Amino acid sequence: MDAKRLALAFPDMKAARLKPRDCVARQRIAIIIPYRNRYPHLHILLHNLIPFLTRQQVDATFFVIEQAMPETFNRGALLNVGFLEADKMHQFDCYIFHDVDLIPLNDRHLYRCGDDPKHFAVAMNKYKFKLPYKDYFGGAVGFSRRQFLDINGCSNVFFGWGGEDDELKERVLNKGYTINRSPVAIARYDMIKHSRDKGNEANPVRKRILSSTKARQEVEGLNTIIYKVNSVKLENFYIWINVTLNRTD
Ligand code: UDH
Repeated sequence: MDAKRLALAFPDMKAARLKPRDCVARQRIAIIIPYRNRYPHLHILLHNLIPFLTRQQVDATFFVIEQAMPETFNRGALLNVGFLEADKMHQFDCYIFHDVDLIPLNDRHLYRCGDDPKHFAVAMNKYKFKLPYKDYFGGAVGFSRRQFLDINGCSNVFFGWGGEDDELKERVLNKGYTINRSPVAIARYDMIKHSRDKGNEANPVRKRILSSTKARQEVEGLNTIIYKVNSVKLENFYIWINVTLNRTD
């Protein structure tokens, strides 16, 4: 699966934006994909998401936020970068942060934001179509602009695998929101099989960092992230942004 095959399958899509043909969608959505070295997954995802969102008459702009080598992967910081960079282009109604390997399976699973932050990736094949654990808030989540600003985004200090999604959930609850989840029968996903990526090893100090979420929420996150944009490429199917994160911990 590559860009050429995507172009053949979806010739109408241009400038990274999918729009309904015959109406104006209620929300304009940014789909933000944290990314490094998963090119085949990205194209499988788009091959599935484009028709899925077309059937829902969604207005979506796709952003691929790629972390430059060699720093350890930091998913939370990439979501913050994605929000800030997307927001510079347009103040979207809804920001959906979407892992590259999650394929939604049910057309009734509506990609839109609501009064509370939304957890989309509830039931994945990898976990027998159940939550991996009760408080899980990873994979694919949706925030209105106001909600993401209110919680000060994600933490930037989780380098490596794990913790950033648990902290995001804490940030949401600390600000008095509840989490809106679709039923397990609807919020179903196939997760593309993969092994743990090089440069994203499990973070051994994630539990210790998580214990200070409350103390850091206002002073560490969207309002403090430092990064350098190395390149921005506007393609038919995505805006591809390569960034170097500034590691300060
Ligand atoms: N990612 C990359 N490249 C990398 C590492 C991560 O693109 O080298 C992105 C990608 O979008 C991926 C996401 O980060 O889908 C999450 O990384 P992962 O796929 O390694 O995470 P995993 O499949 O997630 O392990 C399962 C979550 C269940 C446990 C949550 C613990 N809090």
